[in-house]
Amino acid sequence: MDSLILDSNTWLLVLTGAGVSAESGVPTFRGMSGLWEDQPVEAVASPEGFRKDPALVWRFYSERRKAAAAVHPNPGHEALVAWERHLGDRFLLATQNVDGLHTRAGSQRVVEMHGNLFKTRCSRCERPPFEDATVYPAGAVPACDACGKQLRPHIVWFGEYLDPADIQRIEDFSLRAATSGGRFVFLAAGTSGAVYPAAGIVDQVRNAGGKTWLVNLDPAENSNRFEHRIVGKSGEVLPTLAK
Ligand code: BJW
Ligand code: ZN
Repeated sequence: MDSLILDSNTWLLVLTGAGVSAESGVPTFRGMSGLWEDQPVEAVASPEGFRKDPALVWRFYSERRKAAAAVHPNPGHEALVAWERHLGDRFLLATQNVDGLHTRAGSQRVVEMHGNLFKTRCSRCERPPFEDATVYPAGAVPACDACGKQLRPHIVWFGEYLDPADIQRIEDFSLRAATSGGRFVFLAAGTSGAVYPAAGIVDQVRNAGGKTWLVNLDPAENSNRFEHRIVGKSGEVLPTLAK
């Protein structure tokens, strides 16, 4: 098996998806577990879903909060913490996961591209997002204390823009890595490569001359755009991958 070289010349950008949390017991989105109470996740994780039935959406997120609070990081998360300790500012973790397990494991240089399950924001006014682990009772829709309108989970739903500051952090890191004179490496793990813009990062890195790695249990939709592909569980592959 190829190994990933992490030396003083390496800049490493990692992208994680739901597969990295699967071994902690968090369900993934696509495949068998892509349904919630027999409806597609998009029905509850979308602006349309929230407009139609905000109480249902809050029940979905309250259940996810409860489930995510009860699980623990796994060896895949821990491997990424070790890599970051080794590389320092030459490491960045972009995660699509909203469960907070990377920061709980100890990762510090993290961009949560799709938001965070344990934050809430107003659906109307500019009140900044705030920490909120509340499991709301069925039927409840919390209200904003600044404007009185409905609060919503701090999650990037389909059709919504990612925070431009998050995209900028990933682009800035990539530019520094590509112009450093060192080895620029991108590794994606546990992601089906179906959702953009995350699924397009591999192309940007390749265009910038970087090396690309994929660690995934099943073939991803963008698999053939990676140079190195390893089939397996992230919790088993990542801890032994780096040299
Ligand atoms: C393991 C494993 C183990 C299991 N070890 N592996 C360009 C082209 C085409 C479409 C678009 C485009 N740009 C934008 C779009 C539209 C859309 C999109 O991408 N649609 C596609 C479906 C085609 N994108 C957006 O809407 C984004 N917004 C945007 O771009 O704004 C600009 C814009 C606005 C309007 C119009 C056009 C552009 C926003 C995307 C937000 C995604 N949000 C979600 C929901 C969050 C809700 C929540 O969590 O409650 O985020 S979708 C859902 O998918 C979630 C995930 O973060 C995301 C990615 O899923 P992920 O992580 O890859 O999980 P899975 O389940 O798909 O895959 C798991 C993988 O792990 C599998 O492959 C397993 O094999 C593997 N695995 N166990 C290793 N142990
Ligand atoms: Zn408000």
